[in-house]
Amino acid sequence: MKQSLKNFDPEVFEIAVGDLARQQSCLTLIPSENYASRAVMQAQSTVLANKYAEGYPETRYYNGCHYSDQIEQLAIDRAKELFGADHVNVQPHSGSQANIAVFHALLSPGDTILSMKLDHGGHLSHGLPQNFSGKYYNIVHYGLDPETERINLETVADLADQHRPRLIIVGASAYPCQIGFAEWRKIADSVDAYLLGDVAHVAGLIVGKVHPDPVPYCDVVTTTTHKTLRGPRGAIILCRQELADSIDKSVFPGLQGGPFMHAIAARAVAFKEAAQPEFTSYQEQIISNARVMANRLMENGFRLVTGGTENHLMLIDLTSISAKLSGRQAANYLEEAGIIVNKNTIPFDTRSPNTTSGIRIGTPMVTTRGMKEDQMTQVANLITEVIQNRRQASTRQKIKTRVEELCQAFPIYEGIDQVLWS
Ligand code: DSN
Repeated sequence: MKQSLKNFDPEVFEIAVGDLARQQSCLTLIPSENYASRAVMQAQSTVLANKYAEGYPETRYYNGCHYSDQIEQLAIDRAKELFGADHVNVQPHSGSQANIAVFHALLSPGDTILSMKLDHGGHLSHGLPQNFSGKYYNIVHYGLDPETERINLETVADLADQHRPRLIIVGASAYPCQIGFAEWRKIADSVDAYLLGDVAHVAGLIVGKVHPDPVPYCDVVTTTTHKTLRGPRGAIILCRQELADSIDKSVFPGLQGGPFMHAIAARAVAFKEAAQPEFTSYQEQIISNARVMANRLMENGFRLVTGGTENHLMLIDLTSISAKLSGRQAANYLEEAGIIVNKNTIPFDTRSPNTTSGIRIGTPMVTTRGMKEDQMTQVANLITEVIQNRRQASTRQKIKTRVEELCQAFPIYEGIDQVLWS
C-alpha cells in the first residue's frame, strides 16, 4: 500500500518511462493527440479517483460526495463560461459515449440521422454500420464534392429534404476546412431536425476564436477534451437549457454509472488553462503552423486534399507521389524516422481503411512543444526526404537523428519527476 509505483511495479513504471522517452524524442503529428500539462496530469492522479459519485452535484446516490460535488460544479461552471453554453455535462468518458448519450436523449431506435461518411472524414460514431450508431439508427450519409473535396451544402440540404432526418450531425475527424454552423442551422430548421455539432477536433480552435463557433447554432455540441483543447482524455456535452434534463438523464443513469471524478478534476484544470490569454496565441500558432507546413509540402510535390488547410490538419494524397505507395507504408517509413502520423483514407479512396492512400498530419503537438513556422518548414522537408527516399533505410536513420535533435531543442516535459510519481 505504501510503496511507490517505481518500487512496487517497476515493470509498469518502465513501460510508462519508455513512452515518455518516445514522446520526448519523436515528432508526433497526429492531429487528435496532444500533450496534457503537468497540472492536468497531476489532477488526474489525485485521490478523487477513489470516489463513487453516481448522480450530479447535490443529487448523488452515494454519501461522502462533498468534494466530488465541488469539483464537478467547478468543471461545469468553467466549461459553461469557456464555451458560452447554457448547460454542460462533464461526465462522458469519451467522445463516442458523449455521442451515444445525445442519440439516446434525442432519438428513438430506427430514427434517421444525416451525417458525414467515415471515409470522407466523418467518425465511427456517426453511423458506421459496425458501430452502435449504424446498428440502431437509420443512417443517411453526405460525402464530399468530388471536384472541390469540400462539403456541398446544397447536397446536404437536398438529402435532408429527401430523408427528413431527426438529427443532423456536423463535424469531422479528417476534414481540413473550416465549418460555419449558421448554414447548417438553416438546413436543420428546414426539416425540423436537431443539429448536433461534434467539434472534438476543433474545440480548442473554437475557444481560441480561430474557428467558427457552433454554440449559437447547434442544439447540442459534443467534444472530447484531449485534442486541440489539450486536456485529459474524456468528453463533454454542451446543450441548450431546454435539453439539459434529457441530456443529463441520458448520460446518467442512461449510459454511464459513476463518473470519473479524477478525470473531471483534470477537465476543470484544462478549462482554466484554456481560459488564459496564452491559449488563444497557442491556437493561432497551430493554424499558422499548419498553413506553413501545408504550403511547404505542396511546394515539395505532395497533393493535399482541398489544396491546403484551414485548420489544424491536412491530408496528404500519396497517389501524387506514387500509385504504389499506401498510407500504411508511408506512416511506417515515417515512424522509423521518428515521425508519427496516421494512415487515413482520402476522399474517394480505392484502398481500404487499413491500407489507405493518404496520411493525416496535424500541428497541435508540435505547437505545444513551442515550434513555430521555421520548424514547420523543416518538418515538412524531413517528411519529404523520408518519402522521396523511401527505399533507403539509411535515410530514415539519418532523419531520425535530425528529428531527435529537433525534439531535444523543444522538450515537452522537463523530467520524469514532472509527470510520473516515482
Ligand atoms: N480517433 C479520433 C481521431 O483520431 O480523429 C477521433 O475520435
